[in-house]
Amino acid sequence: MERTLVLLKPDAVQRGLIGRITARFEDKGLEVVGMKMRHFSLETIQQHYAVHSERPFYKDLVGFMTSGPVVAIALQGNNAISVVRTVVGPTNSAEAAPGTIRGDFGMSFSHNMIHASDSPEASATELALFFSEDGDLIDWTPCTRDQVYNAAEEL
Ligand code: FUP
Repeated sequence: MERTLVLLKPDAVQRGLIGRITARFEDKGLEVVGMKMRHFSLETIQQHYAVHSERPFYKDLVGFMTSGPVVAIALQGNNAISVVRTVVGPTNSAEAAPGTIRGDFGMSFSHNMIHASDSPEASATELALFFSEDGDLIDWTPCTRDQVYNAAEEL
């Protein structure tokens, strides 16, 4: 199974959307294998968005992501990286289709509530950054897994 990192950004936390957004992932059948709420340091957020460090929006992005608490979630499932990005929707919330999280909850391009890893390389790096302590990630098997998946086809 694949693992991916989701961040519930400060706008999602401030708007009281932690539960409703997390429920979307659980409803889909994704498994929560790590969760922490922190006001992350400037260094951590700069490292996370290092790929954008030369872009004009970088300063605002880092400022926004350090403006308040963030919830980091590690999700697991078959093809979890692409499944999560489909559930989240495209970057611009205003254009995101109804049924996606951004489409249902947002209007903004930059205050788009969620970060989700976009590749296996990114998810590995990002999970290591946000879940670096022993015990941060939990190996467990939900009792619903054999119902969510068809073991003969998918597991
Ligand atoms: P996404 O993969 O949808 O999270 O989007 P990107 O990795 O392309 O961008 C990261 C974040 O930077 C986005 F959530 C929004 C922000 N951003 C801007 O504010 N302006 C831009 O021109 C591009 C991205």
